[in-house]
Amino acid sequence: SSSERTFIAIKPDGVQRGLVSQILSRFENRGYKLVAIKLVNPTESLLTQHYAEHVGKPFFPKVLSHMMSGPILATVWEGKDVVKQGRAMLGATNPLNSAPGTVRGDFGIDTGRNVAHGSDSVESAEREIALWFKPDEVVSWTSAQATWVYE
Ligand code: YYY
Ligand code: MG
Repeated sequence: SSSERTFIAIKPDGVQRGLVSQILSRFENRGYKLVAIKLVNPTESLLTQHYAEHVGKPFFPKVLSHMMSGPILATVWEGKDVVKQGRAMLGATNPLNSAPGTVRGDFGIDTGRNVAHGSDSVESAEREIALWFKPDEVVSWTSAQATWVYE
């Protein structure tokens, strides 16, 4: 439905490289609606919950230290099929496998500096949104563009 939501985060490398506005523009230009946004220095506890599925894997310590190396721009986007489309817009985990035209394919080279995170399912999105945002930080609003984006 057009009220589906996903969690998209611009990682410290993306923020440090000044890619925030270019990445947000891609979601805005596509027609998705921004419903939450904030710059965060996440705690180890938050990141361990966020990446719970990866705790104990060999790459987890370096992911944790990278994700704590600078601010992250946390966002929530709303719209039809936004979880799957958001992942497609970000590209493959390894930027070397990401198609040109994707965020990672256009802006990244190494997996550990792949610029942005996107939820991998509707269930993950709900979990991640609740982890990163308080309920009142996610704003319901009517976009004036809606009838021009959706038929
Ligand atoms: O969902 P996605 O971000 O595309 O990949 P995941 O397999 O969930 O891994 C999360 C995150 O961890 C990935 O974006 C980069 C990092 N990572 C890594 O640095 N090295 C790996 N071998 C695997 C993942
Ligand atoms: Mg993942």
